[in-house]
Amino acid sequence: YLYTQLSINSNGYSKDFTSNSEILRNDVVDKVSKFKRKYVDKSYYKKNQGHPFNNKALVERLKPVEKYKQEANNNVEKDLFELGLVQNVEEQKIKDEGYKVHAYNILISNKLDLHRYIPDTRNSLCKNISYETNLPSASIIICFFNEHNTTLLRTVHSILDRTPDNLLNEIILVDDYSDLKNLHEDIESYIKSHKLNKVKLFKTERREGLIRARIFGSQKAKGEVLVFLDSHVEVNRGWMEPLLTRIKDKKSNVVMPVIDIINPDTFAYSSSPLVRGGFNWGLHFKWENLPKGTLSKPEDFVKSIKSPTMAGGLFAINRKYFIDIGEYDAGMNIWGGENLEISFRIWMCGGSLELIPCSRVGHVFRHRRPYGSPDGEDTMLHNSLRVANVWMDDYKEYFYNQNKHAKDVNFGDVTSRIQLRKELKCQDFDWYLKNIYPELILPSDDEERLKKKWSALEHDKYQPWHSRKRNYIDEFQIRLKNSSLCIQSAKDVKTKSSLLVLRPCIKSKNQIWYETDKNELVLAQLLCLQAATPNPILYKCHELGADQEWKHKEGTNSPIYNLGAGTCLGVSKRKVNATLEMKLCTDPNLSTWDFINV
Ligand code: LR7
Ligand code: MN
Repeated sequence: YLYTQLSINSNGYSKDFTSNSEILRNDVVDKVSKFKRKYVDKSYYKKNQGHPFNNKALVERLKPVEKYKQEANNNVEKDLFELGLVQNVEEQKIKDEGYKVHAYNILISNKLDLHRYIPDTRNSLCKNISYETNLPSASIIICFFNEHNTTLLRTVHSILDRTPDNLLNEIILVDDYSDLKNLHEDIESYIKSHKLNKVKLFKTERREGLIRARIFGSQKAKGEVLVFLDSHVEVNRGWMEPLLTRIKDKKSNVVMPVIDIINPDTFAYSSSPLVRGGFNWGLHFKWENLPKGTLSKPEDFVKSIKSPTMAGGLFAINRKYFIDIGEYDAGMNIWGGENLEISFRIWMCGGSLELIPCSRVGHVFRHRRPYGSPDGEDTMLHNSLRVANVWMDDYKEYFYNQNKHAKDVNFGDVTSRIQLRKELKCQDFDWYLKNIYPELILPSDDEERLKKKWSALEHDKYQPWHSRKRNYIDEFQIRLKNSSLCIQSAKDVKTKSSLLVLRPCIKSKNQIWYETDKNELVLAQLLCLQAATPNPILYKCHELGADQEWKHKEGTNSPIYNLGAGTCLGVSKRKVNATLEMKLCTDPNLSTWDFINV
């Protein structure tokens, strides 16, 4: 549900965001997409006939070019498409079970090397910056509850691989009383047998929730700086130096890396645009565009950018400063709200919160949170009430107006936090809104004000989000090989979630597809083919890739592979009206398809 809150699309962000200028686009994004385009290069399909997944030549062709390998510091990159392929029913079981517990694809995580290549998503100007070598050293705190072990260990190795030794004091893993069998023991023995001396594993005595688990971890830490990370991330090259530099400049600077996207279904790593943190009156965090003019010169893309709030999971703070401003509110439970609380507190009590564009860390953005709170409490509401009552003065009424039943909810005792606010002589919330977040829309705003605020966060340029794949067959029918049957929507194309069936090939719009540069197969220029169990469906294009991302050869006799599902398009029977199904690609009776240009 975080997914709906943030309305993430393929880049993890709402469509409304600007792509941050020509510079970012031409430089980083374009480099990545040129690289990606090789994957779908038409000539490649011609050269490599045969089964796209068992074909050695194809697998070779999909491996990164030498140059990228070198950049990866000799970390091996395995091809995600090769790894995602579900080989048999046992693997399918592992994958399904993993989705239930972790809400991401553990089959890929297990097969993917613990040291892997990820693209360097920084603006190229970042590479010209030389940082002081005499920087403070950091304790990295990672709390986890039932994290999948390979994903957690990849997090740890990415840090060990990409952080200069002298800047890394220790990595503190806090197991928040996980109840997954063997998880704690597995991690413990891995650390020991691999002699990961800087990694320290702790366990809380009961389930604390991420807020108290972080306080617990921070109290074990010895480094001058604390870096908090989620347990399913991969840090990118040069991520640490710019964070520490900014904190060394000023102790009260709290800094965040750009959060790149690791796709939960495919583990593909992709770049995020520069956006800042905001919130709405339901006290939900949201991403938003940078104020107009923030990025006007090339240098602006590497300078720190002030942000009204943080997403919560990934930031660095001077350890002493963290203690001085009151750590976290220990009365908050499990998940939610602490990110706005610490953001308000930092700004209102004299600090500053900044995004550091040259520091990049990928995060697995899950479509849902796979755990709840032990007693079923709505901890987001509980925690938000504490934020509102401690920090928001009269503005808390806007929150209460959005949550009619909040008035009756017991949020515990907040006197010590109110006391803290007094002792720190913090500014009031009105000051915060006027000085730090003047763009926030107030329910009381008149039309004129609204217009002004909207235009302040307007984007300069739109990303062409949904473009047709160039250099490819424009429109085509998909015919079952050695038949005269084509794929068609079972119902009218306007119906969402329609199944797909085989019907005699005729050139009606219900059989005409095109393919986008995101490897989507779009029917009647309207809906995307989406893998689902057991039958694929037609669904609104969400641009997240994965279950709407397909691979096939051009021309004839090709299987059609789905990247998120790791399985292939098949049919129940070779007959009119037979329904399409997802099948193991290794099935000896797997259907192949002809792409007929129309
Ligand atoms: O009871 C718990 N105990 C824990 O130790 C619950 C969770 N955790 C751990 C968990 O294993 C993970 O490592 O805490 C971390 C965060 O939990 P997630 O990954 O389920 O949270 P999230 O990524 O969905 O949510 C975001 O908002 C949270 C609000 O409480 C936290 O601040 C998360 O750290 C935060 N994540 C990010 O900011 C990453 C970017 C996502 C966005 C936006
Ligand atoms: Mn997370």
